[in-house]
Amino acid sequence: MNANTGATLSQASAQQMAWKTENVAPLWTVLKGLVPAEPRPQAIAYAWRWRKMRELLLHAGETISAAEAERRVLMLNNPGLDGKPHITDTLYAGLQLILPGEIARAHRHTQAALRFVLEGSGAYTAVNGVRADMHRGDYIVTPPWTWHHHGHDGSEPVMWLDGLDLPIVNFLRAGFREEYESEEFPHSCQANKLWDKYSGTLLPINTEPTSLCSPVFSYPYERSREALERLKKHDECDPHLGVNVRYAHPLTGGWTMPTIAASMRLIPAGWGTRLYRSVEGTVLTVLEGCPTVEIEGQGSFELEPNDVLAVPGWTSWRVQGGVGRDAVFFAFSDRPVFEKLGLYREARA
Ligand code: 1HN
Repeated sequence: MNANTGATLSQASAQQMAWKTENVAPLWTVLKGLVPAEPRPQAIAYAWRWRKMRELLLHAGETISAAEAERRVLMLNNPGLDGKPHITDTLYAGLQLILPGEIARAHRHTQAALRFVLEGSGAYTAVNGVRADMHRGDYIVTPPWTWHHHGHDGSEPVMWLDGLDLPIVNFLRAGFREEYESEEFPHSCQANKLWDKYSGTLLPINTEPTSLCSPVFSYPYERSREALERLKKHDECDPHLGVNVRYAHPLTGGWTMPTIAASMRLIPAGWGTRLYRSVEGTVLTVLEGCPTVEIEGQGSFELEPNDVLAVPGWTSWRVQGGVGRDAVFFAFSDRPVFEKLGLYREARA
């Protein structure tokens, strides 16, 4: 007999069986877990080291062709997520290799993708036939449901970081995919033509945005780097973020894609940010210098160029620039999703 309710043990187990049979369950045993006091990401902070990743990618280049693989990618699976192909709780990332002469055939899907070029040149991505030549540090946008393929006219392996909103789109059961009828979508123009047309503060008159995604598909590294240097000169260094520029949709001022935010940061040599956290998970990769990222409760990561670091949501982190040289890194997250749903939150120490 239960002293509080007067129910006998057999009554309790009969009740549990009835719940199970009728597909119901008591909320009161799980309420606090369902509605936690604050987010508890399952992903952990983790760094994928370029030295090793490069070796594994080049080896994959010897064992499978881009034609066979469709995309020759090593996915970056967060060790906290039980083998799920997610780099944070809500984002996907992978490292892709294309070799001279190869084509990664044209397809399209409703998941949005970004490319961030890490090594080599001579390769390109074509988005609806707009061709973006790839150079280290370029940020390339592949909007949802646009035909895209990759090719390589050069002479050295080209490798880049892919970022996709795949976990979110799949969670929403909104994923669609289609193969194009041939390997390549017909060429329309070079991406730098769109850059010339839409970048900057002087825009062609009467140009309304026609897409939630930026009409500029490729943001060349030298432009992002110049912007960082200009802001640094004007002391635009945020105590929590350092010198930070975001890639913007030139016609709306918003992010370049509806689900993914991308930005580039410079942390001056010998300087460090204060602790910062926000609800979205973040993925970063180093372009220049050797920053150290301290993640509260999860240790310190001394990063080298092209290392990729996953920072889970609602986890405090700070970045220390290296010795004698400014550190520059690229970062992406799914912040726009949180913003649109009224869920964005950050905390600054
Ligand atoms: C994809 O289409 C690419 O186009 C890369 O290069 C990675 C991961 C999952 C689903 C589609 C690409 C991808 C992907």
